Amino acid sequence: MLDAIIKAYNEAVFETDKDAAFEVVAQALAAGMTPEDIVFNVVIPAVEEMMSHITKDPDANLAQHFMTAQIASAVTEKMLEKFQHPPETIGQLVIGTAFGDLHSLGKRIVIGCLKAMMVNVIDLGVNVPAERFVDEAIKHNAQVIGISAMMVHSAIGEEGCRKVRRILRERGLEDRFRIVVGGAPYRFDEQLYKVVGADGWAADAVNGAKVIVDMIREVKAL
Ligand code: B12
Repeated sequence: MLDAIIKAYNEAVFETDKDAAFEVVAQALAAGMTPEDIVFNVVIPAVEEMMSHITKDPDANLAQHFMTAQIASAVTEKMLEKFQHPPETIGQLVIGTAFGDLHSLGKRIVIGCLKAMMVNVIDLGVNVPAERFVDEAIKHNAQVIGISAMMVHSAIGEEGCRKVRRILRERGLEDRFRIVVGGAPYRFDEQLYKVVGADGWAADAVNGAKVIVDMIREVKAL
């Protein structure tokens, strides 16, 4: 049965058909699958498969990319309400697009993947001033600050990640938070994240979620 459910769910996601995906989930529940099985054996593998397909094919469809993460996030939220033992969230991340940058799609995909991996995400939106990243990270007791930047100037400029790093240093908070960055400029120069003072980066949402989960665990272990 699991194979048939996975196949039907993947087809719905491939067609970017959210209603059909929810219909498959309803059928799976009716057939006796647990909400835990649905999240861990159907939803997360589907995200991973779609992302690996997309990284191999530069012409892959942005709508599929986007909807896979949105559907994963929506299904996970619904299933979490039904979990027998609600899983502990792994930790907290505040994420936003750097100051001066209004691109939001990449960030939203990252958020979808993180929710499916049980990370509590606080979305600060777009055009986020550096001070706000830090203030909100403190307020929400986050372990990681995520900064998305799609333009060269918002990635390397003085108002983005560099400033977040400077504020953390000035306020003596560098041990308390890790900074992770992502977006097109970091893909063109894989060392750029170090130049702007981030602790890590990722080229896509699935790898981003993995890097972030590792960072959360690292900070919690301190
Ligand atoms: C869609 C788009 C827009 C849309 C944005 C809609 C929206 N709501 O997001 C609109 C039309 C509004 C727009 C506006 C502009 N844009 Co524009 N835009 C794009 C475009 C075509 C696609 C970006 C995108 O969504 N990619 C798809 C997502 C899924 O990919 P992604 O963001 O890279 O995200 C993935 C990874 O990078 C990673 N990731 C992303 N963020 C993060 C964060 C973390 C923490 C982690 C771990 C990972 C991670 O995971 C994501 C999912 O796998 C790009 C061209 C391109 N091909 O990149 C230009 C592009 C980014 N835009 C560009 C420009 C110049 C502009 C404008 C200035 C245009 C203008 N003259 O007005 C304005 C800027 C406005 C502003 N101040 O921000 C330039 C930037 C050039 C540069 N070198 O800096 C680009 C590269 C186009 C070009 N070739 O010239 N844009």
